[in-house]
Amino acid sequence: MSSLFDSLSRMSRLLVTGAAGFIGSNFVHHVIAHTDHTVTVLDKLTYAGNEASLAGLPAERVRLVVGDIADASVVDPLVAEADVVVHYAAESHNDNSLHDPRPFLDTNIIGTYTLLEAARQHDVRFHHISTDEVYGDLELDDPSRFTESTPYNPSSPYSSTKAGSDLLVRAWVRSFGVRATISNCSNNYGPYQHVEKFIPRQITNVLRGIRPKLYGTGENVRDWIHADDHSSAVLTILDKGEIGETYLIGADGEKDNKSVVELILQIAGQPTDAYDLVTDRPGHDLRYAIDSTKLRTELGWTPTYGDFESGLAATMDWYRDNEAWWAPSKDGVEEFYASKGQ
Ligand code: NAD
Ligand code: TDX
Repeated sequence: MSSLFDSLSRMSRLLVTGAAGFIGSNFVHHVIAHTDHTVTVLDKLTYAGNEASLAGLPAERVRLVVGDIADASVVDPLVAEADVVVHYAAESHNDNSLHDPRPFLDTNIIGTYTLLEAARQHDVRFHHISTDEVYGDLELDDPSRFTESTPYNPSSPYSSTKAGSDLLVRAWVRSFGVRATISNCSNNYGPYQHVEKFIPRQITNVLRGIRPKLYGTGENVRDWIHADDHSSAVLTILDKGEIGETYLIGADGEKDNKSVVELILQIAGQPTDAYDLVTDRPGHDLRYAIDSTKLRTELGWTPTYGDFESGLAATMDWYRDNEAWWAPSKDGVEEFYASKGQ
């Protein structure tokens, strides 16, 4: 692997894919607030993309191009004019991937391949956003956590396509000299997350008077990080990351799903047992846990959200105050889950 560091200049042109989605839009707001960079967003505006998540950003620094990352005729000229590509776009929901895997292959595999080919052609710095799910899962009582050297062992169509996209990036670095880095982050929470996902689904259920729904026994563990902390970590990797390297991003936020639902109910002032246990997800990963020592010690990153309960309470306030953002998706999502007994 190359040992080159490849810092961004003070005013770089970023091409950010998938930034009408949850985490990508957070990153663009973060970049505009904390740097002098300009941003082109490339987003297909699938069911998961929402232009409203980019509202309020300065038009002279942010532009949205609606298009598909798997379409080389769209991708190529945008990559050619960029200094760096930050690649968030993906089909991102495990439950959807179990129902209809095809879009996951098209976007996560072919889309990443299309971007890598353009980055290779134009010698543009590339950062690939990935997930801890590529490592599979851990036992509940296993003291270990994922590190950068944990073997890949994905469980779902979603995580297997993310694993495949990571391996494409590694191959394009080694075989073609593409100047790329990869980050694998744990579960994000915060405002602007689609109501199909666990935390927003339960918050909006409570707001609608529907009982929260826990898959299986609710004992599965996820390692929660606020999306703001994910964004600061990605910016740190862009500034200081070593080309060819992978960085795990996590904030020591392990919680079982039942505890998260109980906390949501407690903050909402409702009985903490007012939830339903529903049909489990097939192949449901038991536990994720990230060891982010490398990112913290080599690049000096630290998360800022120490307290999950206050971050969750602020997220609940945001969903209460922004019903117009999520209401159009809510009924369709609940119909989908109801058809699966969830
Ligand atoms: P999201 O589903 O909220 O947003 C995905 C965005 O990508 C949407 O705006 C969608 O319109 C866009 N998109 C989808 N297919 C596209 C295509 N073919 N061309 C262009 N745009 C397309 O997802 P998210 O939760 O914000 O996740 C973003 C990235 O972060 C993904 O790569 C995901 O794997 C990764 N990630 C997510 C989490 C998490 O907890 N949500 C954790 C770790 C890593
Ligand atoms: O209604 C629910 N009830 C429930 O118990 C839903 C929607 C989920 N769950 C459980 C399943 C998981 O154990 O909650 C946990 C979190 O579920 P999701 O929000 O679907 O997230 P997860 O499957 O863990 O994947 C997330 O983190 C890693 C993101 O969706 C991925 O994009 C990311 O890569």
